[in-house]
Amino acid sequence: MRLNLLFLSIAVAVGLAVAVFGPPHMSNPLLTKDDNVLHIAGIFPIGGKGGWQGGQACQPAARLALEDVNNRTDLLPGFILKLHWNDSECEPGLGASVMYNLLYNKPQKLMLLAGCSTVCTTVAEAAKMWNLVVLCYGASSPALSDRNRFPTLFRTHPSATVHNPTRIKLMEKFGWSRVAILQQAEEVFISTVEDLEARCKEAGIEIVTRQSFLSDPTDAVRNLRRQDARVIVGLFYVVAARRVLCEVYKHKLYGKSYVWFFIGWYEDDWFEQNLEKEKINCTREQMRIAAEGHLTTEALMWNQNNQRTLSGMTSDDFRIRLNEALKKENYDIDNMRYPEGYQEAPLAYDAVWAVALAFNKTMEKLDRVGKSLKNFTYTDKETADDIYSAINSTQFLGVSGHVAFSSQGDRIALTQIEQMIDGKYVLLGYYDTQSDNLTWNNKEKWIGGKVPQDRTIVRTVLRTVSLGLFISMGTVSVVGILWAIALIVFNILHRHRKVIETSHPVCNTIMLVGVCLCLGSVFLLGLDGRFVESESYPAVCQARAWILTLGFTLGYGAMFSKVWRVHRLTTKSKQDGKVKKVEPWKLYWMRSIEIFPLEDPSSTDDDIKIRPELEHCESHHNNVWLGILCGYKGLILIFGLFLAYETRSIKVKQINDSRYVGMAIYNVVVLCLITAPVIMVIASQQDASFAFEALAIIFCCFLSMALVFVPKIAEIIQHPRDKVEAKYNTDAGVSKEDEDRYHSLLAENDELQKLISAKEEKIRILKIKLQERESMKSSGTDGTAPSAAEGMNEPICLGAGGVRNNLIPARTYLGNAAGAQPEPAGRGMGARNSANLSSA
Ligand code: ABU
Repeated sequence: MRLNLLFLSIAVAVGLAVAVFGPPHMSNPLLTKDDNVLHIAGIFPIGGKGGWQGGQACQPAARLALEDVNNRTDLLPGFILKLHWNDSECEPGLGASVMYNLLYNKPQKLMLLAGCSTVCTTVAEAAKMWNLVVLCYGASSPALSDRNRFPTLFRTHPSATVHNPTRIKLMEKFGWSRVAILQQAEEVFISTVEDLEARCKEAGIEIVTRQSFLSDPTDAVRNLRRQDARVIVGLFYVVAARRVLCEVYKHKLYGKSYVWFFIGWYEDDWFEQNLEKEKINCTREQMRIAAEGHLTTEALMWNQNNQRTLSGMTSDDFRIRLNEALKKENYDIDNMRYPEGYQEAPLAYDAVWAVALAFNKTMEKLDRVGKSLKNFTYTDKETADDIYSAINSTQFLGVSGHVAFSSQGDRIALTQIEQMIDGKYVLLGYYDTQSDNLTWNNKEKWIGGKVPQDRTIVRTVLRTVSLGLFISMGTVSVVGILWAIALIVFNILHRHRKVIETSHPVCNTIMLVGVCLCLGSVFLLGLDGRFVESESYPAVCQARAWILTLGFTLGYGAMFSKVWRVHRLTTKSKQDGKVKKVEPWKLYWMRSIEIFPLEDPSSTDDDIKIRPELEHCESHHNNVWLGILCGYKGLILIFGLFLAYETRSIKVKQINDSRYVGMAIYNVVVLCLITAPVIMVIASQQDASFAFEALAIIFCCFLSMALVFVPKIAEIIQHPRDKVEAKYNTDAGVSKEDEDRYHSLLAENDELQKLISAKEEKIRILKIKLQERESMKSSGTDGTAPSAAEGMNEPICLGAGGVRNNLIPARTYLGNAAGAQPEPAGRGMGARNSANLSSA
């Protein structure tokens, strides 16, 4: 009886214990029988040096999920789940090796769990060959959303592309339209950046540069500084992130002028961990300084509204259990030192639950057709399809939130935005991509007290010609213009005086108008941003070019026409009979006014802090026009120089001031040839180029006016009456008597020419007669006749030859008679001619 009571009380105690604590696992008879175990394979990145080692927290989370699933009697009745796993170190090669070992070693596995994008990519691409569904709890690569490449892949981890709409939203919120990208050269980040670029383009955001690196980010960070990047999106695993942050500190890419977007799934103290182990050359303090103010975006991985989930736990309950499990593995959770993958742990937990639910569904289906999951083999496509359909339709509320899979096998999620403020992450808000809803807490804090700019702020500094220089050049020009106007009046008033009349007063007036225009252009050259708005500047450019060109054409053209006329007069053949009157209008036709298009100057940006602005007149085909203009004008200048040289000592009565005009032409040509190239070289120094150009114009104008008009004014002042003007100016050289004498000599010369022709005719006839006589003699006539013929022949030939030789250069003589002073050689010949002509 006592014994019975003892057994009864033990049975009640055990019953109570089971009721309260649940059945112990080892007491579950299913665990001991392999027939009732469903095996799954797991690959966890834990002990590697780079990439994502999230298996550190995800593996314990998956273990918790297995315990919970196996404790549920309504789930997989009669079966338990068993996980066989190994470490991939987030290395794709090692991950593949782990997968082969798990698949080729018994027992038969029904599904594969994997984490880390690089490993998931390798594993999921191969798994289809074994008809295995792969469920990734920790893979964010957007490349994994390709159903053709990964037909059997599902993931509880959202794709990294979910961050991109959030980033764009923030850029728009803070007015950043110029961003840079720094990425690690891994497929997961490359595909994320491709998506980000497309979205930036759509939103009108310029990507100023995209830098990538394999393991050392030094050069990439330096390039960001060179490109003046201010808002930078960084995409890299956490080990690389620490290296980047150290370089950011070294290159001073932090502080009030910079904003960094980092990935949000790093642990909270990621920038202070493993610095010695990873040989990071920055102190904790330096890393903290560089990290201050950066933004992170991350898909929500913990259920936010502490609801009771399928497992019966809230996310807080799960956190407590996970922390306990991690503490048992010696992680310093109490001091907030979390292992890698802590953020993603709910994803791993929910992944195991998703597997259990899918198997449960599949088993029910297989039961109906008399099949069992236990009979699955790698060639059993039918069962694999059933598992695929089951997981595809699985939905539940997990500790990570609502678990469901899109047609690409992706998880749909909200994103959260955080900022590092005083060394701690502060939640700024949430963004729901699907409803385009940004919930903002207004907790952001910027280092400089204001939102950083996306580019360098610069000030406009327009370089202008100094006022003093402009006023002095302008004053001299005004004096010149007044002087030119006075000379025009003088020229018109005295146009009937010989000294003016024989210098072509019309030419003089045209030259003076040209001088006025050239001096007027000095004002336009100095009109810059100080006086005119940028919109009016093109009109000033047009006016400058037109007025200076027109002025030059008129001024230089008038002088050119004079020397050209002198040259023509002294080289003209005698066939014209007599000298024609000068018709100045005919001479100006050779100098037309060029028309060329000038367009707006290049637009003036406000970014002049490091680049002062200087207005220039330019056109689309500036160089072509400059080439044509300089070539054409240059030829005319050089031709003018040649004519002035040729006629330097010639005096003709029709143009009495040709020598002075020639001197003015020398001066203009030399100054133009010096000024044009010098101005091109010093174009960027506004004062120097304005002074040089203005002085050249002023000097040319004043000297030309002085050379042409001072002798005339002096003559008119000294000899107020025309009578005495015959002696004016050695240039004139031709008196009335000279002219009469010239005409009489012309007539005399004609007479002599006729006489010579008659004598020559006579000689010719005599020669013929002599020849006839010679022939008669040789045919038998007397011998005295030949001696007479010989004696007569010789003096006649000599005389004729002498006359011909000396009379032919009559043009030289005429020129001399006309009053020109020929060159020394010509003069000798002319003298000889005169002598011979008189004797003839
Ligand atoms: N949140 C961790 C993602 C890791 C990876 O995509 O490789």
